[in-house]
Amino acid sequence: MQEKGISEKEIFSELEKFSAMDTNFKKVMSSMCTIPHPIAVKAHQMFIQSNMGDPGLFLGTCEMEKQVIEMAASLLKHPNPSDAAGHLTSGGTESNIEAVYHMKARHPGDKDTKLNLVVPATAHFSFEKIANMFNIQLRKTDLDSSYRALPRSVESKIDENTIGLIGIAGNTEFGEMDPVGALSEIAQKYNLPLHIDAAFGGFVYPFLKDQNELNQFGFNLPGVTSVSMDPHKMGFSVIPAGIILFKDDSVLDHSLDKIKVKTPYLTSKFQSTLTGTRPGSAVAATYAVMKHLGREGYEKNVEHCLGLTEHLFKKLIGIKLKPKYPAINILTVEVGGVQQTTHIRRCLREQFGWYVSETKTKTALRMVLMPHVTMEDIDQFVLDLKYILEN
Ligand code: 0PR
Repeated sequence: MQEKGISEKEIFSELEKFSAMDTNFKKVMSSMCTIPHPIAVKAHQMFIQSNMGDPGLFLGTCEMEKQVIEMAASLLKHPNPSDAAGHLTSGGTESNIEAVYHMKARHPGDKDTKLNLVVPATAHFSFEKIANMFNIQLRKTDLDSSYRALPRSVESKIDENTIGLIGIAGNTEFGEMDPVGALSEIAQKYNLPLHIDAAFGGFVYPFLKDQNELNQFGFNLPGVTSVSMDPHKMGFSVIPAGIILFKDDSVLDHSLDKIKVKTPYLTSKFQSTLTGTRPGSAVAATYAVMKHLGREGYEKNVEHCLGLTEHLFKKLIGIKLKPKYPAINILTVEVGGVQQTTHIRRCLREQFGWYVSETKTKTALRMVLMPHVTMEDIDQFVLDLKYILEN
């Protein structure tokens, strides 16, 4: 570090340079995050010093966190939203870690048994990290033709060393939702906890116009014990903002919980979150944007993103491609084998500046239609893709 500091003017001219190296999201269709809502940004600034790790000092922010948990629980059809437990996290990874931690801590298996977790083959890579951290085996289930977990495959993976089941509401590659009703029944039958990873879909599925049995999930299903959903994805909040929700305190209240520690010198007696110091600014941003948009605002946002997705779907058909029919605002399209797909992705990036991703479950290009994308962007993207395919 240099001896003497530099002026505000100098530092900001440096920051401008760094900022110019970052994306402004203009041509980004690979990200599950977007530009935060201005209301979230304003609230974030207002609570910049707030620390949820020492809640007694920030009673107002704590109250907002409580209300965010209650709003999220009510979105997820909790029969008594105020009974739900949970808190804000840094995102889906941390929320999934906490959910699986509690599953493992509650399992009676002795320390010599290798425990296992049953996950859909489409599970996000955070579960790979979790399995390595906790030394548990991931048992990946077979999928149906729409890349959703097959209930009979889930059931066939369960044994006495299974700590729990994972279902996904909006899987990372395709946006599809696992058959959560069937998973809930299996969880009850084997008396296992069921965690739903709705990191992406948590702010999408509850706002779909067409609500049916196949696209609904939540605490109305009796087998569901926890859910993760991320305000920093389709929730329009700032990074880092994730939510972990537990059905009630009993999911956390067990003698083997080693996360819950005494904090005698702080303003609270215990801390039961994975992290210590936590940003109250993310809580305020999330509270503000959820209250500001309300159901109506999120419904409009989801409708807008689905409109973009449908537009891209039709345009791709127009250039003779066969995109997979999208469940939500994630679209995949096959453009050839692995090498060809990687090549096209690279050309899109290097020749035209587009960021898209590739799926591995099947080989395809993947586009996430977030609120920052426009119809004009899509038209241009398809022209550029057509040019690459023809040259
Ligand atoms: N669960 C699901 C279903 C997810 O899709 C993701 C992230 C996570 C958990 C983990 O969430 P955090 O990254 O918040 O811990 N899915 C995206 C992905 O890995 C995250 C992402 C976001 C990637 C923005 C790129 C990007 O620009 O693809």
